[in-house]
Amino acid sequence: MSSVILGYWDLRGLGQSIRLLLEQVGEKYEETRYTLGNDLQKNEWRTIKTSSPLIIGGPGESRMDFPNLPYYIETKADGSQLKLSQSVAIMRYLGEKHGLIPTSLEERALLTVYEQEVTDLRAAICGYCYGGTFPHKFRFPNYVQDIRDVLKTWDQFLDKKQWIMGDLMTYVDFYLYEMLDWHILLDKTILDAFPNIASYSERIRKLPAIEAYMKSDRYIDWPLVSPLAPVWGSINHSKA
Ligand SMILES: N[C@@H](CCC(=O)N[C@@H](CS)C(=O)NCC(=O)O)C(=O)O
Repeated sequence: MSSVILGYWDLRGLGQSIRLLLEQVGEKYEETRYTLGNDLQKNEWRTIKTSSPLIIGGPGESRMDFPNLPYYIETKADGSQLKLSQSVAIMRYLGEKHGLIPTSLEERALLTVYEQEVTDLRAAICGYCYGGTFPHKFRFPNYVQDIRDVLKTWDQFLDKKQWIMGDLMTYVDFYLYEMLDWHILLDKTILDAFPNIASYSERIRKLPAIEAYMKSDRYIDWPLVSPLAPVWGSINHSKA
């Protein structure tokens, strides 16, 4: 029997797509949720990152190459460990492990394009929430309005598709769902403007494992971002 631990802040952030994916594939996992508070330099994670054998290695513990949140730790029955950081690497691994990827080289290449498009969407909305200067200030000076061009492309792309790759569900579906949901929370009129996005999101939410997870007390509905974010951070804002 192997065991899995997912470590992340106690918010949706970059951890949520991984949580959704773990739920969908039915992988048994434990979560370690860290509280950020108001200080990036002084919190529980900062101490763990620099001194815990879980991260820096020690007897019976391998080292994590690039410690970060989210992290994923899988310990096999023989004691061997896989320690991953980088949210997309974790999602790809879970996709490979559970067959949520296409088999042909060409389709895998296309799936990587879609994965990276979601990463761009994530960078854009994170830039908006955290007040970064690139890319959102440059490409999307009026974020809520300007991002609709990108969402329109996604809406057209999703037309007549069940999942991103058509009939095959992939790990990228849970990544895309989460980033679309952030935008829907930002601007509910997206649902009326983009019917394919609306039905795609509903399809993900209605997956039995996801529906059950969303109803459970393990599901984090809010916050999306850290308390420090000027937009949506709990220091400044509550959920609309
Ligand atoms: N590219 C990385 C970014 C990771 C990252 O920036 N993590 C943030 C939270 S979203 C963090 O607070 N990391 C903790 C740290 O830097 O120690 C990923 O996708 O996982």
